[in-house]
Order: sequence, then structure tokens, then C-alpha cells
Amino acid sequence: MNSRRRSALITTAVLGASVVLFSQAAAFASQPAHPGPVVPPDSLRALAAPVGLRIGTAVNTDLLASNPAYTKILNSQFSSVTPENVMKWESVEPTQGTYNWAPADALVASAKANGQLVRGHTLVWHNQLPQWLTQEASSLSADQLRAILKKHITDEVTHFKGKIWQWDVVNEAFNDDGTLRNSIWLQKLGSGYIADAFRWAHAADPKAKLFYNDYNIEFTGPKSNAVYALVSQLKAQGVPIDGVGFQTHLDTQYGLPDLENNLQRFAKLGLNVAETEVDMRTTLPVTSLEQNAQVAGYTTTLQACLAVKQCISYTVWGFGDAYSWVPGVFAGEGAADIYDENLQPKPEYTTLQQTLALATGAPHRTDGHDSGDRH
Ligand code: 9MR
Repeated sequence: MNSRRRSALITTAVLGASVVLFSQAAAFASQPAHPGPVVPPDSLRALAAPVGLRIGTAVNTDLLASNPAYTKILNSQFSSVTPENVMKWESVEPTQGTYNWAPADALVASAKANGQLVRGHTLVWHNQLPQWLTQEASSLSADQLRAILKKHITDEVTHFKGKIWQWDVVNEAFNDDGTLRNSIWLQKLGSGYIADAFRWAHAADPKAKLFYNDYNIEFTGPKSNAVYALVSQLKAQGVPIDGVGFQTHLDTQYGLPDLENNLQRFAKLGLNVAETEVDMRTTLPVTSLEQNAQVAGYTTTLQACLAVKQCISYTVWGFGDAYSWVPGVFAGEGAADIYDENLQPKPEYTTLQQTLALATGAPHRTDGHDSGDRH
């Protein structure tokens, strides 16, 4: 879709045509294929369903258990969930050999009850590793560390076998300049750890879609090119990789990426693609100029996914500003999400709604629906 057509669509939506368009999704929404929540016809999940797209969010499982307003939005608006933290290694194996699956199991059960698919996040990362591992890593041999990593992947994927739609198998393995990150995995195991991780995950759950996931690959450039080279090579070697996740953590001060072209070139390799952690931070307090940029960010990132048939999910990294990771990491920045501090929808939410309502001509993707036993 060219940019003139895009802006025409946005203008149409702003003028209110969306009210009429919402009714087109009503037929689907009134017949949910699960016993779960009432899904309003103008919800994000209902509006995305006719083109086969899943709209996801990262989930804070503490809030899932304790905050009914949060949980209501989660289940009525989203058709895919990603645990924000509770499937990470430090959470699932805080003491070596002792697993704590309970919080992630609760999310998987909630997803099933609410007709949502689960993105598993994440198996191999340099961050949020358990202390027992980081403390002993330097004294381990390569073979010992490889065995520990294989056991972790095998045990976790096996525990959730049949319940995970997409796994982020390897997360953030590159630096921004396109070189491989100097993690304990690279230091001890060499770059082959990446292919090994995919092979081990596939052996444990052959039906799960296996993803490489990273940030700052939305813009075409050294990092995106390096990931492109890696996944091309993995495909050529027959390594079981199914997709690439573009985290899409944007900031108004850096402008908008050429995401559609970038998604398209990865899709042409025979891969699925997904936007996996979308948010758009800005400096606080938010000016109207900044908010316009944030709205444009959500609009164009969703349009990019809609335009590419192989883009099977669009996931925001949490939906409420009060619970966002951003202020804790970027001092003076925030307001990155689609609902405000009081869980009221912002213009960022409305533009997603309108963009979906206007996307009835987008290519239909099937991978969100062919997953009968995936949740
Ligand atoms: O949102 C997550 C936050 O609660 C954690 O403290 C943080 C620890 O690194 O990880 C955040 O999620 C990250 C995700 O797992 C991978 N991509 C970047 C996300 C934001 O930091």
C-alpha cells in the first residue's frame, strides 16, 4: 500500500467511517469458537479475525491474578498472549533442577479458556538468567554449558508441548552493529549455539513455530541485515526455524522504520514474521506533537503487518502505561502503550481499531487459525 493510500485510509477512519466498518466484523465476533469472554465486535481481536491476524499483548501475570479491569481488557481485546517474564529462565528454574512452572501454567490455562494462542518467550537469552547459572558459567566447560542449555530448552519446551503457538527460541543475539553479542553462549559455545537451540526446541515440540526475536531490526540496516544473513543461512542448512520476531520498541525521537519492506524480505525467505513487542515511548509529559507521532507509529507498524501475508501476529508489549517497562529503563520517558495509567484507551488504541476496521482487503493469513491443538 502506498503512503498516499495509507493517509487517505487514516483520514477516512478519523472521519468516523469506522463505526460502519466495525459491523462487518460483528458476524465473526458473535460466534466465538471458545467459551471464553464476550468479545465485542469493535475489539482489536474481533476486528483482526477476518484477515486471520492475531492481536497479542505481553501479560503481567501478577495483574492477571489480581486486577479485574486489567483482565477484562486482556481477554476481550487480545487473541494472543506472551508472558512478559514468567517463562524466562530465572523464573522457571530459580534453583538448579527445581522448576517453578505455576505462573506460566496459569497464563496458559487462562489463554485456553479465553481462546488465545500463546507466544512462548524466551528460551535462550543473555538476560534474566538464574543466578546459579551466571555464577558458575565461567568455570564450566563448553560441553557442560551446552548440556545445561540443551536440558533447559528440552525441559521447558516439553513441559509446554502442544500449548505454545510460537516460541521465541533465541532472543537478542546481535549487537546494533550486526556483530554477534558477546554473551556467555557465544563465548563458550560459539555461534553454533543458535542452530543447536532451534534443533533442540524442534525435537521437543515439532509443531511449535520457532522464532528468532530481536529489537532494532525494524529499520533496514546492519543489525537487520545480520539477522537476515543468519536466518538465510539457517534455512539453507535445514535448521528448523519458522519465523522472525520484530520486537518493534520504538521511540518518537528516532522516527519510523521501513518495516513493511523489511518484513517482506524476510517473508520471501519462506519464513513467518511477527511484530512481537510493539510500544512507542516518548519524553514526558507528552506533547500533542509527540502523541501524533505515537499514533502514527502504531498505525504504520500495524499496516506493515497487515500488508504482509506471512505476518501472523501483532503483539504489544503490555497495554497499560502504568505497567510498562519503559519508565524503569529510560529516565524521563514513558506513555508508550495503548491504554493510559488508568486503563483508559488512548488514541493509540483507537488507531489500531480503525486500521483493522479498514483492512478488510488485506491478505488473509491462515497460520493464526490452523492451530487446533496449539492452546
Ligand atoms: O518487560 C520486561 C521487564 O518486566 C523485565 O524487567 C525486563 C528484563 O530485562 O524484560 C522486559 O521484557 C523485555 C523482553 O523480554 C525482551 N525484549 C525487551 C523487553 C523490554 O526490556
